[in-house]
Amino acid sequence: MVMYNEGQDAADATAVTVAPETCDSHTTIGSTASKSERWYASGNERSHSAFNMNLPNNTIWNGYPLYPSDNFHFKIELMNMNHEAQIGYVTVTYDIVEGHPENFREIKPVWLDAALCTGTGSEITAPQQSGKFSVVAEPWVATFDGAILGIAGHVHDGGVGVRFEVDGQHVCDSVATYGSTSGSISPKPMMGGGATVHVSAMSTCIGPLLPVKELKKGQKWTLIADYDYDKHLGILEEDGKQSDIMGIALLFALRSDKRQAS
Ligand SMILES: [Cu+2]
Repeated sequence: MVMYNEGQDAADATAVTVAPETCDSHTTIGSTASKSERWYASGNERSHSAFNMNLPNNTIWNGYPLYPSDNFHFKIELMNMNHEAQIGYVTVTYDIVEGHPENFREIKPVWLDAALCTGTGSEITAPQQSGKFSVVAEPWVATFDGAILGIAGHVHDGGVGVRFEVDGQHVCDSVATYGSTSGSISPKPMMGGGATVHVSAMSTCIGPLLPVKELKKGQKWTLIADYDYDKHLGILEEDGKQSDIMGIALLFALRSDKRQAS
């Protein structure tokens, strides 16, 4: 599931630098990368995007600033591993603070993607049918300054994790865990075979696990997604070939300026 906000000063930090008017991720929701940004996403890893720690006597909070002209869009892809029709529900709970209180810092999401605006909906044809490989994203040159709150990656089955380099220096790993929840183990593989134990969690890069704490204009961010089909089975298509993979991460930064919208 990917959630978008379409509004003023809500340009997608990465997609806008590549294809502001034609990025497929945004045109498929009827918008463009200069008018909308992806600010929540999760696969079956169900990562939590907690903007605030529940600390005692906390006086400074973080939030995504909303304005009357904003519009939310969702892109939802549901996968049923049971070979029988099922009814699914998507529930979203919003935690809203009225107005824009002074003690709230503003979050800006940054979508890092090994298939950014390539017309494939972030999907990549698996370059190999077995063994290890890495998919390296085009580097993103940061366009704004801000403190980094955290980063969480997303890979498909077969993925080991996502790692990041900032100006060539390795900064963190978001590592995949498999089969740790009941919702990540399927009774049978998909039609073509392959994995029955799926990605169940991704570790996040926060606090001491993230040595680079500041996003700075001009910094070069590179996402690298690592796969190893010998370690974790991928999901096979009906023709027996590995299904498409992804290498994505969502970074939340606290922007140093305020969003300009009404
Ligand atoms: Cu995916």
